[in-house]
Amino acid sequence: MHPNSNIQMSGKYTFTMIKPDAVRAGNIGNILAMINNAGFRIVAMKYTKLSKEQAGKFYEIHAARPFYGELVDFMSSGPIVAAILEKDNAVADFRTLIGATNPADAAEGTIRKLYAANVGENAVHGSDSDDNAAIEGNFFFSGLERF
Ligand code: 3AN
Repeated sequence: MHPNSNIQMSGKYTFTMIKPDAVRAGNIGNILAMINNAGFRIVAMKYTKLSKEQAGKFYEIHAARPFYGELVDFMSSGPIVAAILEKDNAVADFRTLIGATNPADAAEGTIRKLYAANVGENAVHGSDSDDNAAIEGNFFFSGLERF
């Protein structure tokens, strides 16, 4: 048996997208550098574009919110980078790195403070729980695409 097989795996992974606004602005490299420098390891990554239908399904949880249509249109408006990231305490630490949903409220030095324009076009996504990290990672990646 592997010596680490009894270690609790939950809490080690999160899922992110570099959103269409940040891709259009040429910030993929800057954002990936911040992610690497903060100690996250890339488990899986792809450059892709969501259809409206796929974006609608990904954000299904927000379907009743007034901004849902706008969110789906925006998230399907151009290519994104999707990735699974590994680190201890991944979900919480990544949300600290990206900053508040509204960049106007985001702390200095966070990804959203540096690269997001507004609450709708806010540069990056970060999972809000371990369960959603797993669901979101599974939306984009098969087992064969994880390393
Ligand atoms: P977070 O991405 O910080 O977890 P959520 O889960 O509240 O924030 O919202 C999901 C996404 O919906 C946000 N990343 C943002 O793109 C969009 N969004 C949230 N609130 C608003 C809003 N008031 N107006 C427009 N878009 C919003």
